[in-house]
Amino acid sequence: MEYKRILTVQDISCFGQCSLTVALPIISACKIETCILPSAVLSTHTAGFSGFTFADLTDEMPKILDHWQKENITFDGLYTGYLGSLTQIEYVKRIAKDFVKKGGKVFIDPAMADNGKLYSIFDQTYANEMAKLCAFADVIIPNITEACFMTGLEYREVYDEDYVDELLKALKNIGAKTVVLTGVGYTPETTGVVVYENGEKQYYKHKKFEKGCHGTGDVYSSAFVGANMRGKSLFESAKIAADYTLKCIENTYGDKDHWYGVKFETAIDFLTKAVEE
Ligand code: PXL
Repeated sequence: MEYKRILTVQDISCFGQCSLTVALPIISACKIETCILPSAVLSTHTAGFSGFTFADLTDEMPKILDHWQKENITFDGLYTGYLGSLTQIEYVKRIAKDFVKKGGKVFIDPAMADNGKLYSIFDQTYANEMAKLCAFADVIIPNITEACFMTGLEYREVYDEDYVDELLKALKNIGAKTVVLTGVGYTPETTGVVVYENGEKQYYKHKKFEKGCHGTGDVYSSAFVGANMRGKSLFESAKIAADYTLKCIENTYGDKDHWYGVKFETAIDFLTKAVEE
């Protein structure tokens, strides 16, 4: 097995099972060395909690990068999620240019919105800058809401394949090489993921749970990145990540006290096995 090293840049939400606290264990479970660059430290994530603390780590980033540069530290992959500020988007561009080895892969999850709305700390300017960052990526992993905020297309709850094609083309136009569009469903009981590459579209449809769960976007992207870094094809990685995320939701659903995230640890064996098969 080729041992690879990835850097993931996103926040630490100390409580709430999202961003770095899921990316680090999930990608590690795929047997990839997982290094972190925290964008901020929050007491909890921002979805459903009030009064959370937020320590922005923007000023630490260039210091950390300068040190890494002196140590000649480089990565086979870069995966970014929830970032804390516009300046951090610029630092991510520096990382993509200076720290990713030749032939390495850049994955961008523009984690900033869901269900037609931006998360509380973001605005349209942030979405516009995130759209520019996507041009630096090999693979972007937006949901439909994020795709709309980045392209300016109208958000719809109900849509057909023509609408999804329009979104994919618009994402391609902002410079994305490969698009993994999540949360695409054409019937009330189903959802799925579209992988769009070289003008070709593949769709993996699966069961949709009635209520969405927090943190599933990060669980999905982390599993996708882990599988793809282990050499699985884009579509195979998309399927593995979907099946894994569904198991995590299944293992959480019905536990009213666990509304803030999914019990991703309970299905981690499934993921480790799936990337090895
Ligand atoms: O990607 C989800 C996420 C990550 N980090 C923080 C969040 C959220 C979603 O709300 O609030 C801090």
